[in-house]
Amino acid sequence: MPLALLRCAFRRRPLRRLMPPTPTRKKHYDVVIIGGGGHGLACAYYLAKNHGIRNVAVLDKSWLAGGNTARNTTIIRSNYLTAEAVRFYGESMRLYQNLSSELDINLLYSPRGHLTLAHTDAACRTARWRANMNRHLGEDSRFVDRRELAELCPQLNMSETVRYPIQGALYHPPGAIARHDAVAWGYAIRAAEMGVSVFSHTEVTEVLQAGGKAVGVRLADGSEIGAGTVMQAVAGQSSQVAAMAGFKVPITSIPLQAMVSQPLAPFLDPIIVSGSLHVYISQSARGELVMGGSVDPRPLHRSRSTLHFKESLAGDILQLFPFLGGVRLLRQWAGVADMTADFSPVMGKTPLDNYYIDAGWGTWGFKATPVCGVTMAETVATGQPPALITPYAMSRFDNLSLVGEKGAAAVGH
Ligand code: FAD
Ligand code: PYC
Repeated sequence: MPLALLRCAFRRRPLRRLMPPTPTRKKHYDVVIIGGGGHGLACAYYLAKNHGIRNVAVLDKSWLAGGNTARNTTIIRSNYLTAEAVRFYGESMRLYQNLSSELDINLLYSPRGHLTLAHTDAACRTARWRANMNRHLGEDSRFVDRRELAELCPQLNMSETVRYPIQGALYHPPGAIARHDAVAWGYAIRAAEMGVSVFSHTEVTEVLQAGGKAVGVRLADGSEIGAGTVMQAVAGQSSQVAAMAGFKVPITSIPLQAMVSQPLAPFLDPIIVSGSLHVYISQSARGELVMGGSVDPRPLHRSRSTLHFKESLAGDILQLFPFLGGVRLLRQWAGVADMTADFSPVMGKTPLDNYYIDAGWGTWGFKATPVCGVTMAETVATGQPPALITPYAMSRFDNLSLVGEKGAAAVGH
């Protein structure tokens, strides 16, 4: 049992707030961050912690971390295909592993093992390719055959007479899930303790510019806040906010849906993903089955959910776990995913001086929250993106040096 937990049992602890108190708003901050999701809050935390920059305001138009941070299915992994991504997400996983202690909040970080099922010869080849790339760069992944897969997840339907029989899988033992809200709350409260100001229900409607530089923001109530530097981290709204700063981002916004079942006794340890069926499933600490699939067929800025998605997702999940037939669904929801052409993010400088971007997080950005915080904080503090994120510069779309991650970014869109 962790010592900290044991101490709780014997000591009276004062009640702790999970949300930072709302401070008085100043006229000017060294840094203004638009977007109080996990990414914006993590950046504020590391600006204060790693760079001593505490005169920072995080502004969110809604309640804190109520965007995609609240809507995601919390899968954390580093089993990507490109060297750039394996290094980047690998670093994020290492940060996650110590994050509960660092933020002093229980993130329910739970390594489960992540299995990407391969139902075709082509999928087996890609799984082996990813395993080799991962191992080459020090990440723990390997290809497993049907026999080993059945041992790792005895509940899986391994029948050879279904439409897509399972041939093997990419196994990534460190694959994990965590409590998404707590990640954002942890960053918010610790950043606030170091002097960062966090404001919810504070919408930015304009980026103020002078002499080709960002100099502040205007809010929905018409008031202005001056800023030395401005950064946007507004997953799902990246194009609209970038337009306020006067540039375009190569992003298409598409809804991504998910749903959970009623709580069940724990039976599913690993996270299961099927690229051929376009579904994934894990079991949360509460016992609920957390399930999702591909993005919706058309671009849209709405977080409505559809009966068609629920029916087709349930049907495909039943191919993998036929015994779930009688299980009830509790909730279904969607978030808006900002998709790039190469399924990699857009991070760093923008055409506007003193204005930085953290965007293009599509369906894959929760796992990147800590590493985005660290690297964007360094970018904002020094004016130079660190090597880990230079491949994700927006300029890659002009010089065609894309970082193609379609095969490994999510469930197979
Ligand atoms: P958000 O949490 O969306 O925060 C952005 C904030 O900006 C919002 O709170 C919004 O209110 C605010 N904002 C927007 N416009 C303005 C404005 N004008 N002024 C002020 N504030 C503004 N990723 C994974 O790694 N693993 C997964 O398993 C996974 N599953 C997913 C499942 C679903 C259904 C969805 C939708 C996404 C999933 N993702 C997953 C992706 C992940 O959720 C996102 O990439 C990540 O949460 C982005 O974090 P963020 O802080 O950038 O954005
Ligand atoms: O990034 O692993 C992922 C993921 C799974 C589902 C949505 N995103």
